[in-house]
Amino acid sequence: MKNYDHKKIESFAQKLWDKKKIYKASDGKGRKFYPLVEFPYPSGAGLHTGHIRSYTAMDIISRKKRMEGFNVLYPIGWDAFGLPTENYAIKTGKKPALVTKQNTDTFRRQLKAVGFSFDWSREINTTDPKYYKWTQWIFLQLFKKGLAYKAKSYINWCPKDKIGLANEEAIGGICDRCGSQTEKREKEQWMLAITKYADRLDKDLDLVDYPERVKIQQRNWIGKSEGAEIEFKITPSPYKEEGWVGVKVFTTRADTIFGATYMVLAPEHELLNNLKDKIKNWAEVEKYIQEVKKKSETERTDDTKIKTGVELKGIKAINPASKEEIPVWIADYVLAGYGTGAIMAVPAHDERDYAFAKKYNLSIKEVVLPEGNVDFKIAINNLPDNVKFAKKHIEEKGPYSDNGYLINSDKFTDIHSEQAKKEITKFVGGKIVIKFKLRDWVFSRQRYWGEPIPLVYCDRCKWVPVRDKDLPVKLPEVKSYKPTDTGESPLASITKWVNTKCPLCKRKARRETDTMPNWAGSSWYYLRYTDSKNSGAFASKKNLKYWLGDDPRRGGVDWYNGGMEHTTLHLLYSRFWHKFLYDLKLVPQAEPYAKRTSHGMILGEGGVKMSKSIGNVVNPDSIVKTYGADTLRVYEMFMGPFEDAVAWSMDSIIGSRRFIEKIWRIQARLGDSSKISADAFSQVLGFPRQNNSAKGGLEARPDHEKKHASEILLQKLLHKTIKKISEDIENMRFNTAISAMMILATEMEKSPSVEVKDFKMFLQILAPFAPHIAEHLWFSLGEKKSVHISTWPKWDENLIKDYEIKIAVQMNGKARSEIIISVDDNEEDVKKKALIDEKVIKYLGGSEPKKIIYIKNRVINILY
Ligand code: ANZ
Ligand code: ZN
Repeated sequence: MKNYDHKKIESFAQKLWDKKKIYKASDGKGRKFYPLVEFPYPSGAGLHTGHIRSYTAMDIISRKKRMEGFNVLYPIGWDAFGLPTENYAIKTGKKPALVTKQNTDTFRRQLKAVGFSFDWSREINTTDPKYYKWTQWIFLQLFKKGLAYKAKSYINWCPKDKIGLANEEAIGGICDRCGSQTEKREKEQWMLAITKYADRLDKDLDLVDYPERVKIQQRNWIGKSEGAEIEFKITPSPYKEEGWVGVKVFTTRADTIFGATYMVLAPEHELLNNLKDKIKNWAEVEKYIQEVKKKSETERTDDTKIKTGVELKGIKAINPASKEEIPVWIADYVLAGYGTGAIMAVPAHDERDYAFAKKYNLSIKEVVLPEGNVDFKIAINNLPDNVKFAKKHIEEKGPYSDNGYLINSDKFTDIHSEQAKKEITKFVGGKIVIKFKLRDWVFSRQRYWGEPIPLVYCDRCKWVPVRDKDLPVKLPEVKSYKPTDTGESPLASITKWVNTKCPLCKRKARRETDTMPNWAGSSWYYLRYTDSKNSGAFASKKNLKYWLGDDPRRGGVDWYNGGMEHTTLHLLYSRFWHKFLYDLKLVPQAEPYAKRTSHGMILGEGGVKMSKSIGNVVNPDSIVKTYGADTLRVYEMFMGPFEDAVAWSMDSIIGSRRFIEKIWRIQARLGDSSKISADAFSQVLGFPRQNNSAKGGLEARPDHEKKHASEILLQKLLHKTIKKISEDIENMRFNTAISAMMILATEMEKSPSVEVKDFKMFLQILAPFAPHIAEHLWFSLGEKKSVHISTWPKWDENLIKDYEIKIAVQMNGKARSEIIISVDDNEEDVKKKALIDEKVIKYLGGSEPKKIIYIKNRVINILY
């Protein structure tokens, strides 16, 4: 083969790997390394460039670890339940299982073509009953521990399509299919009590190595908040003619209670119905409640949106600190699901309350002295001035929400916020509580293409789990994949499937027809890879212990790379399931992932989002075909820093291709590699042996022959590059690793001679990035075993030490001095060294040099 033919080389190498099974992980042998990438949803569109970015990165790391002697498990599978497949089935009537099969076939072919070192023997598919048997089983453990329960919840409902929509199908309250306004419909749903784990999900982030921004996202989502629950009396009571009823508020600022000038209940607050008779403007209130139902939570809490509300006429609350009567409102900005669903509003010190008070003309009372602008010593002893100052400050700058000394607060005046929080809470009989933003996980969907929830309803025994021996509850075949008019899942119409016997009392019973959400299968898939064929357990304890390790405080998977879009929900859900399984002593540690990293998005040419509608989606198949998988891999890693978003550029791909071709040329110059490699491959693959003999293409250089300086420099560069690549891979600095290899290749091509052993080392560090060409050239140098199971090269410390030489310093052409420089010094470094040389300073005698001419590593001439 004279010219670089990527097609031949890549298909040869891939066949070899398949045959030799060099990427197969063996359970329980030696030091393990378990890297993970997010398994793809096999959409109809096929693999995209973003998958390749993430998978190549972890492939590079996997390959290096394998060469370092680790037993590497780099697995892959399909997260195949989901809406696009189901919607496609609804449209075309095709079976989702069949569509999934076609899509996974495409994905598998595409992934193989890029040459990832996955252990294909462990491939999993969440829609395979053998897999979802265990998803159902884990769900049942949650149910048995009381962590799965049925409760009323709101779903997005499209009144035109008569269908329940997932949140991502009803963004901004608009139906994704027909564009009509969606409604919130109350429906009984299965819920998972993730909130029981909220505190541990927050705390245990200290155990894992995640990027700080990911930890922050997780913490914000969990939303731990320490505050106080304080009871306000509402009068008149709906229960007695006279008297009151208590309503609890949740506040993080009990210190501001003297400034609570009104109170707000969430429009869904349960007390409202009981207060109905006492509320004089009930019709208006009821109308408002209906309006709020249409709004999503994000809309309601969006600070840029104008807040609305209605006062409850005829009702008052008593501020428990000031004993003042204050108005009671309902407003959209108070949510039913957080805290107690009711707040004390302090407009002087809270943004939302302030905006609301301004809009509805409610009174504003300052109770915290803004810090910074006054001399406190004087201010504290000078109360009336403080109040004046605070008033002015807030009028000019808006609410003051920081801490400070209290004003206008009776006996708590002059006390600092932090202290006042505790004292006031006690004074009004409240209690300190911790609240979380996190809500329980709505776990049922009225859909077809998901895992059936394995429960049976019996009138006598209520909800009963399907017995283990009857798992999996398989998805039955249906005629139509459309949800029913009532919003039930399509499964509800298959009476033969629905009607069953109660596992306990054997009387007539009905199956649950809801299915699980898309998140279920991905919440534990990394466990299945450790033992993907096990039919008696989701994975054996032995394999779990080996692949995940047995340190309870260290995450199991060694390194998990994925997109930023999954760093909240998916990560949180799987951490929750893992902790639950840990509590059942079914997994060895409290956290699933020891380390998490994230890749930046790949954008289309010019930096716009890749999308079908713009028509700028890059098809990896065509890149592999035209340029080869190695070029594609190198290009995607070279595009820019791994965490950054980068724009695709067809022009730049050429650069990566040229780099690969250059490596080919270096080898070609050393000997005819084509015959040798074809022969070597044939032998390994067991093809009939060809006749041309396989002999190293390079002539070994007799040892006694003295090395050229250029050769030493090249070796030094090689060893420096080995060190750099070794470190860059660990730090995911793939782009700088590649540019270092590019420099090395250029030097090698220029060099009059390259030693075989040096070139082989170069191939070894290239191998993780461009595994096919590295393999080909490796064999063509007479090696008999894959480069990918060779030993990762070590750099020679002596060679990477800076190599110092003496050069002459001329002044106006006359030799005047000598200086020591490092061979790697650039022109600037050398000039600086020359100009601080004692003799040079002496000869210059204070005058400025006019010109400095440097001949690399030989001489420097200063003209003055
Ligand atoms: C009085 C107050 C005064 C408040 C002040 C803040 C500042 P985080 O930190 O997010 O927990 N709040 C409580 N429950 C609410 C609900 N269901 N819907 C909307 N807002 C609610 O925030 C806690 C604060 O958010 C609480 O403290 C309460 O307002 C409000 F100067 O109480 B605060
Ligand atoms: Zn029963």
